[in-house]
Amino acid sequence: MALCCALCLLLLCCQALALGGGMLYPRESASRELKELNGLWSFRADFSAQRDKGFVQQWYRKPLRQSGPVIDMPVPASFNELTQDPNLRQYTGWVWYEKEVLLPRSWLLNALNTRVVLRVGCAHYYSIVWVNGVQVTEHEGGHLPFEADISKIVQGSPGALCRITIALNNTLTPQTLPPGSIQFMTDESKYPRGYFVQNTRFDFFNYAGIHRPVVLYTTPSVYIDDITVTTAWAGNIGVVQYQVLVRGNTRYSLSLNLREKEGKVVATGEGPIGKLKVVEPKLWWPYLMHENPGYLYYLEVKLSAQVGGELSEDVYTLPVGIRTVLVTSSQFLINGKPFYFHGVNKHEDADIRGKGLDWSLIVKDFNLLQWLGANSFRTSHYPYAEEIMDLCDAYGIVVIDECPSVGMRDPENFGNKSLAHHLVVMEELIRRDKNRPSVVMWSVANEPASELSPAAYYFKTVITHTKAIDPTRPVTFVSNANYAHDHGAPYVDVICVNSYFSWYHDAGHLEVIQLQLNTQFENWYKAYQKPIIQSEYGADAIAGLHNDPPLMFSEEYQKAVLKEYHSVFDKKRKEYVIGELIWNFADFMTDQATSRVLGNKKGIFTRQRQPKAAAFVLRDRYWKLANESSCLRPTLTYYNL
Ligand code: BDP
Repeated sequence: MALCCALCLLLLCCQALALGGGMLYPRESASRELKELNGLWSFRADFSAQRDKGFVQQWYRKPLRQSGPVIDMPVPASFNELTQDPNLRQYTGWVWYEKEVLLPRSWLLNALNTRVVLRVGCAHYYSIVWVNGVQVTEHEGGHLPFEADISKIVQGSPGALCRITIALNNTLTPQTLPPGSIQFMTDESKYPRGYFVQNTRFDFFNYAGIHRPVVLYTTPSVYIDDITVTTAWAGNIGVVQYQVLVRGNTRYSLSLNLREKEGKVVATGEGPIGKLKVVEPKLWWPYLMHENPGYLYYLEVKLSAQVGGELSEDVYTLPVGIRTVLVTSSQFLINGKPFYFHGVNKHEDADIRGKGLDWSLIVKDFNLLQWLGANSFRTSHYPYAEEIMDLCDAYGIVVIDECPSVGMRDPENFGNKSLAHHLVVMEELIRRDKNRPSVVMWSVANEPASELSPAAYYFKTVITHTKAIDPTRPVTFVSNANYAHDHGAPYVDVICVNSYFSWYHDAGHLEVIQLQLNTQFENWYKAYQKPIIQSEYGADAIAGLHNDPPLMFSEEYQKAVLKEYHSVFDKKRKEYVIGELIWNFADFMTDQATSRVLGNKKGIFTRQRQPKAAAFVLRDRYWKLANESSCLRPTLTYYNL
């Protein structure tokens, strides 16, 4: 009976998550082909005073090189630091990208049964896309994918050449996420006419460009648009509830195979909604919590339909991890076992490429996470690349998935326009990441001014909306407000707190950390009786700078701050503290400021991924924590959110 009710709940969860439109990661299959458009694109920044020359002259109408001088620009990459031009480094406004691609003849000839889709992994921040001079889509916001069906345009054009033009605007306004503001300097005794600066209230460099892969892919004209899965288990039965959205025709049939890693079919299903039962399921466990972490099954969905009197098939395979998540008043349970987050906050950031996806960097970072014994990270302060999230699923790295709401410090960031956009961004994020076992919690913001009164309605609305779309995962936002005045905290499932004792407050006074941190935890817990994660703490250290006794900015000081924090964590994790995430995994670039020396130096690794002394302190600690909780066997027989 209990299992039956829980499965009804699971069915509802799956329906809520199915958002009426998909954003499946493009994968090749028997029915789908894929062409990567990474590499060199033509590029031109519009330096005209109003930044509107490209639109006035309609640069999308003909090859970009015919509009004026272009340079080579790699995709994916940020454009800011690839030339010696300081004006391009700090450019604000429209930039233009263009790529000419030859399409395979087969994509053009079988127009009746071939859809050609253009997909951009992400671009910062506002994008308008043309194909052969025809606008095909526009998208607001960085960090998340968007796509357009371009079949009609390419299949209707003579020849196989396809010219893709993307205009990008990196301007941030009070209503964008993240927000920012443009300040015009009108005192002509100090600034040239028309001078303006882009102001932001967040602490990372506002890199821009096409940051993730751009691909063209095909599907048949009747196709699998979306798949949603939710999972549970009871005793020795695992359940994968699925919902498949098909577009292109209402008459079709669907068959599903759930395969083990080695290919053996363990369950089969038919139709667009159903549940698959797996006997003796291999659960998805976090790294270091089990000898076989990150176990993935593969859900192969096969669609058959009649197109033009012929049988057409579409096949898509989705990785699936069977696991559950539950939050109590003092614990975070994964598969019924208490999970302690010992991990990091990161950035997508590196020399030269900025925020551009780079496989070498990704692999290096995952190797460092494993070396460190980190079992988790927060995607501070925006959604990370799908390629990174795939590895989290596969390696068992647990993720707090954060949307790009960072630097919401002004009252005008809490208006209706911001709120409406924030809800859309949460939908896009959930649409993209809903099936990922690694994602155990959504974070709807980092350090907003949650003490302002409009924050109450604002966060109540964002969090309620997020929970309505995804009833299977807890929701949080990361606060640095005073516990007594935080208007968003009543709505979260887990309290996430950032603090920088002996750094931004009582600078240099290591001796006050323990008392202040203890007070912080006690205050929050008494107020809310919800589990708490220390979602940021740390100190800047310039690699190679030494001082003993420890002084600020030395490696010794960074180590000392960590150790003071750890001694309080060790007491409180026996009660209600459920995690600690260091700020930051690696040094990263910021805007120029008197407090920043070529960026933020709170990394335990340098920007080039070399360890500072603090990395070894953390490594000892994380492996000890892991050994305390490793190889745990589930004790609860059944639970589900
Ligand atoms: C926190 C922010 C983070 C900053 C960090 C710092 O969440 O983005 O980089 O402080 O100042 O408040 O190092």
